Amino acid sequence: MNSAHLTKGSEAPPLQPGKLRVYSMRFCPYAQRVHLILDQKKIPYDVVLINLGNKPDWYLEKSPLGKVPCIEFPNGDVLYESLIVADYLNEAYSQSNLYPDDPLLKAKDKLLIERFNGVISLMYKLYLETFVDRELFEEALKGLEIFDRELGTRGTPFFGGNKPGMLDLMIWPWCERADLIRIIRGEQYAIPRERFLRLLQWKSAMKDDPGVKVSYLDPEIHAKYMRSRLAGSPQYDILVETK
Ligand SMILES: N[C@@H](CCC(=O)N[C@@H](CS)C(=O)NCC(=O)O)C(=O)O
Repeated sequence: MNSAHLTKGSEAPPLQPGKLRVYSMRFCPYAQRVHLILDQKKIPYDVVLINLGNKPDWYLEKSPLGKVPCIEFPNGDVLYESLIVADYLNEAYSQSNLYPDDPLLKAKDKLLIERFNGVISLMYKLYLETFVDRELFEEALKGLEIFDRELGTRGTPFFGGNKPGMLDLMIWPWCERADLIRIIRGEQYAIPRERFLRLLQWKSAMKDDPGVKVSYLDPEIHAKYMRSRLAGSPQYDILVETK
């Protein structure tokens, strides 16, 4: 999980017999979605990390869009796009379905996953744009409030009930990174606790979940990566131990 990211000129690592492979990047929230499903369902997999600033040619041949995440099957077939991969894994490994069994409730969870895209694009603006203001931050908070209220309506620790379900896992990567905005931009971008009590409680329950723990990184580490990206040279390998 914390191995070096492979670059142009590297060899494609041979597939491991019978094992699913995930092409990933340690700080990519979309790739984390796939890790979260695999870790939640305890599906064995191997990970190959890709340096997205200098992609190996063999990766561009494998993954049609050249993005992560992408999963590769033992027969060399591939699947990409985080939500499509997540749904596939949920169906293919159908023990412990991560969606509600009721089709209407399942559709409503999918709607909320779709609505979270609004929060995602605001968060990226808040991390990456040169000029941001409180208005933009307020817009992101309003988007998050929908999820705080939803937890109140459901009255359960997770959107999925007593354990994380698909909605929890698909929005988690950006919630794990929520404090990044404050770390990068300053205290005026701190998420006001009193407005998000349910979401904050949910966040600490998520952090305690064994499946979530596998890919979890502290916001300070995310900030270290994000600062390198903002400086124009993303440091993909900051977690790789040097001997
Ligand atoms: N819609 C895609 C988005 C994936 C994505 O944007 N991944 C980024 C890294 S976080 C990527 O691979 N960027 C490299 C590139 O665009 O060339 C998904 O949900 O999987």
